[in-house]
Amino acid sequence: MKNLKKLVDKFRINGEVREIKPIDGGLINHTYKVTTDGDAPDYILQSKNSSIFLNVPAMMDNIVKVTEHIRKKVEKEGGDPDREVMQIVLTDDGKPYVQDENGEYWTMAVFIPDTVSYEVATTPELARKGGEGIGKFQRYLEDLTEPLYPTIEGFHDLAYRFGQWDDTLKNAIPERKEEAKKEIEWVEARRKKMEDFWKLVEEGKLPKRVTHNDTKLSNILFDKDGNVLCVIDLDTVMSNTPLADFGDAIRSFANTGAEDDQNLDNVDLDVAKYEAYRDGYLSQTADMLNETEKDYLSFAPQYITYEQVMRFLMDYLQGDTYYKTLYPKHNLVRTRAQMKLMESMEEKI
Ligand code: GN1
Ligand code: MG
Repeated sequence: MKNLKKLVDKFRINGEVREIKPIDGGLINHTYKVTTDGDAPDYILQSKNSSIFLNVPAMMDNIVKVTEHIRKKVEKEGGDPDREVMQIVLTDDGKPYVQDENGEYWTMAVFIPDTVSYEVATTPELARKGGEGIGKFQRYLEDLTEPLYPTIEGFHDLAYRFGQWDDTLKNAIPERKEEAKKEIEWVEARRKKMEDFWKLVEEGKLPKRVTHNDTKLSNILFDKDGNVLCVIDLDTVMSNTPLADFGDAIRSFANTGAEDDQNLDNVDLDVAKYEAYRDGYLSQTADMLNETEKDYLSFAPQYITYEQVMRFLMDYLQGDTYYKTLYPKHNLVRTRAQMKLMESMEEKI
């Protein structure tokens, strides 16, 4: 607490710090709530994972650009900028981060009180609101033309992933490659279809826009009446086809099972949630998206789920270095569960 207090003191905050407590959730960064005395706001303090985020200053530059842009839009539309956008706190010398003596980066944001968030979309209505939240986020950022730094190279970029895939197959652990023969064939059987889709991105028919890149439901804050307030966890905000955000949301919101379900009978696409999310999303973005983007909306869940199959399988073939695993074949189980989800998408959408 003493050391954390020293870090917090480097930021421009209001009020006297009463308490600094860790908050659970999030597999990547460490997060704390900083409570202050009296009427001053509370804050969120975070140390950013430096083995995943190699250039935190550039990443924070993205986040500042994006939040300032949204803030202006919220003000213009008569919304409440204190609740409808994250507010990054700067240090006394105007930087959005502090580096500690070990080289770790720390950042702060104003805590938004009285919000609700959800881990899973229990109803289509919640999925619809989630779609509205992500759609609104993309719409606000439609005219942010300043380039954003590519925080993680090749993230949701299929050409990059196929390069990684070919390298992985060459260097895979032999027994695991043998064990996953069927899964490898499954990926190869769909490669052409995915490469054809990605050409549309490379040719600019599917344009790159500002995207969030981690569109799970828990990254959207709601108010107590169930209205969408704002999107949080902006670490991976970059530019890509907005179909990535759409697809990743469906991959998580509309799966009837778990991402790593061992019982494949549980895994299926919930069409009602898919449709509800799509309608919420289009209520915000119909004027922004071009015709090709709208045509490919129904394909987007396959694009991201296929990529996720590759990512889990590559990690398995390489010996589990990227994703945290809870048991030896966890990444293979995840691969199979995502394959089942993708097959259900192929059949139902
Ligand atoms: C990772 O932040 P978290 O754990 O939800 C990953 C996502 C994957 C997800 C799969 C930076 O996200 O891309 O879809 O796991 N994030 C990163 O659960 O790689
Ligand atoms: Mg995340």
